[in-house]
Amino acid sequence: MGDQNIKTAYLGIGSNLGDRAGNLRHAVNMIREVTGTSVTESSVFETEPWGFSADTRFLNMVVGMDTSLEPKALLSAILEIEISMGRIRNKSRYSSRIIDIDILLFGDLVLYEKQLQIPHPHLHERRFVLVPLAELAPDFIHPLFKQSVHSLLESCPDQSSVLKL
Ligand code: PH2
Ligand code: MG
Ligand code: MG
Repeated sequence: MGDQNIKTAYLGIGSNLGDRAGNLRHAVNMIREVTGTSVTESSVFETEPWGFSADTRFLNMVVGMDTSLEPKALLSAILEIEISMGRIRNKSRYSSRIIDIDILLFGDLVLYEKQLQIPHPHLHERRFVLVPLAELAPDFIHPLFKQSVHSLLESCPDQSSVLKL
């Protein structure tokens, strides 16, 4: 086997309910535990809700890891973490949440299935994702658009507020 199957993955993490900073911290610790990898962390940003209105702003960050997990195994691990933290999924498209962990990028993998889409289909439209991602991986090439994270951020039309804490 060796390590030819190790890929660099980036996850977006967000919370706008309860102890938002504590929720991010807890999620990062659990991600580190279940994936058994070291994790690099972006800064934490306070961000305006994107795509819906909510009373509370989000805290968002991105983490990066080198993982030998398959994408679907990583997804199951993430869903377990979300459930263990008390995430309740609402029927409406977007709603406030204790924790949300999304796979943003998984090496050069392109996968569009009902249960899992990689790269994250909205990644290029959202400053709350691109700003922290650009801290960790400005030169990472989006495998569909063949553009760097830095250039996606420069051409992103999103105007919503993303402030470093
Ligand atoms: N997540 C969403 C929808 N809108 N807005 C912000 N600021 N941060 C998020 O994490 C977020 C959002 C769907 O997952
Ligand atoms: Mg999300
Ligand atoms: Mg999600």
